[in-house]
Amino acid sequence: KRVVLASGNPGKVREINALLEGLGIEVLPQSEFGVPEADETGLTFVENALLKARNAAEHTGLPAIADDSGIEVDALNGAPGIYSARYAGPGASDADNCDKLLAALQDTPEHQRGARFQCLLVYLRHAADPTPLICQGTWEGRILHAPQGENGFGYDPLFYVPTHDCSAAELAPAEKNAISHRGQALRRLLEALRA
Ligand code: ITT
Repeated sequence: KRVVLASGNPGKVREINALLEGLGIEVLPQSEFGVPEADETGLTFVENALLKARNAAEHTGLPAIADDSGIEVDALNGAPGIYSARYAGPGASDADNCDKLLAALQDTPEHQRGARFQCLLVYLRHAADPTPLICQGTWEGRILHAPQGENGFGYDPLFYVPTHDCSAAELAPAEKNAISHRGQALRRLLEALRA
């Protein structure tokens, strides 16, 4: 089965490919089709994932998977949330976003540094699919005081994983996929696709 992956984020593409490897699903990044970026004008992860999946399905005629994700920080009342990719402004790098988050939490004590990653995956059989498959995953942790580790992407170097006593960027890629918000959501999506 051929499916287009509606993401331009290389970190996501790597993780999703690793999870779908060997399952008989050929996942093609939307860049291979020159799909233009969708406007992420939604106010929820679900809405943005749907917009991205529909855009990719429309431009390719293929079934589409989209991932909308982000980090919610308790001390910031859930920010940056759906705005995680552009927290430090349009076109911000992962390093810029991490710097901004560290600065925002500079005076926040340990017990108020709770945070979680959210991942919303949407699968559309075709652009006008009226019953999209929607799966979610949540990963609880805390924001560190300084970056640690080189793996992963985005906020991983700042995300302390209590179950493994290290940052998300210190986990091997397969370890992260086994427990992350994205891994959880993708395993649920695979179940839904089998049903
Ligand atoms: P696409 O829309 O093209 O898929 P994007 O990076 O713009 O790429 P989002 O709008 O969903 O995607 O933003 C998600 C952001 O949340 C991402 O850029 C990271 O900063 C952060 N994020 C999501 N999952 C993450 C993870 O597993 N580890 C670290 N940061 C993550």
